[in-house]
Amino acid sequence: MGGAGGRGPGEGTRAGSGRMNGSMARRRSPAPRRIPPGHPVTLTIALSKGRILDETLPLLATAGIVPSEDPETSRKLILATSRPGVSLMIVRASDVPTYVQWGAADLGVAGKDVLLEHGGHGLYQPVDLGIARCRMSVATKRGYDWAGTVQRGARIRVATKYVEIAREHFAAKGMHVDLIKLYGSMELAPLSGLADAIVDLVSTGNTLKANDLVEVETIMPITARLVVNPAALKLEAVKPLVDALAAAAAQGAAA
Ligand code: PRT
Ligand code: MG
Repeated sequence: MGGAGGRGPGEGTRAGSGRMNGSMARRRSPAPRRIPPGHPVTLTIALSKGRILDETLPLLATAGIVPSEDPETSRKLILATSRPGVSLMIVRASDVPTYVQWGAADLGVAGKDVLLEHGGHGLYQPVDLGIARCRMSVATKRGYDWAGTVQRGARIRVATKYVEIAREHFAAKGMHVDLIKLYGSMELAPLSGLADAIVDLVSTGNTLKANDLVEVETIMPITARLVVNPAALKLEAVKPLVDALAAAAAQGAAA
């Protein structure tokens, strides 16, 4: 079993804390690729369009990896790059951990939010890339008595795309909440009466402001992480690539 066999040096950097599908994911982790010594291997990095792509491309460029065509406009989902043996795979943001976990991609870039919701099983997270920075927060309609609600221990409805993060947050606070799963436009939930509060990502705060919502709690800061399949970690070509991306991220952070 590739993923399971990959435990060891990277153990401390594994995502999550054993929630959700843990044993299942471990049992079914893919076998390591058997590549004869000296045989050229193509490493695939899974990325999502939008923010992650915009902020990852400069890091990749610093590491000497430039896609053969513009991934934002190309209809191709697998793109060659200027670095021999490295290709990019364009997937939905929330699918990145799945592609990497199952070995369909060797590496990937995903937000901490996505990794926590996925559970992070079968993934190493060797580098915090420090990009796509935002925070996970609780927000309510302006004027809603959040402090009073918390103090009274009232049972409330919370709408979110991030049910695992929300569940853990409110459980830790000892609050009773009914979680309502949404797939987008969370801001509408308090406005329409669907929920008392939302848990969502906040960056500039403009979206909340435009919808007359206020941030009442910050749950955690969020950045995008490099994730690696444990079996891929054993491939000779992976370490230099991880090191190059870590160096590019450090350079980005210092700039
Ligand atoms: O859209 P899709 O469902 O395919 O995937 P996705 O929404 O997860 O992808 P994308 O590209 O929107 O986000 C990718 C990753 O970027 C997320 O997983 C986060 O880790 C990170 N990120 C950083 C953000 C934001 N900042 C962010 N502000 N993701 C989403 N937002 C949204 C937020 O949900 C809210 O609707 O932007 C809005 C708030 O922004 P401000 O600036 O108005 O506060
Ligand atoms: Mg989006």
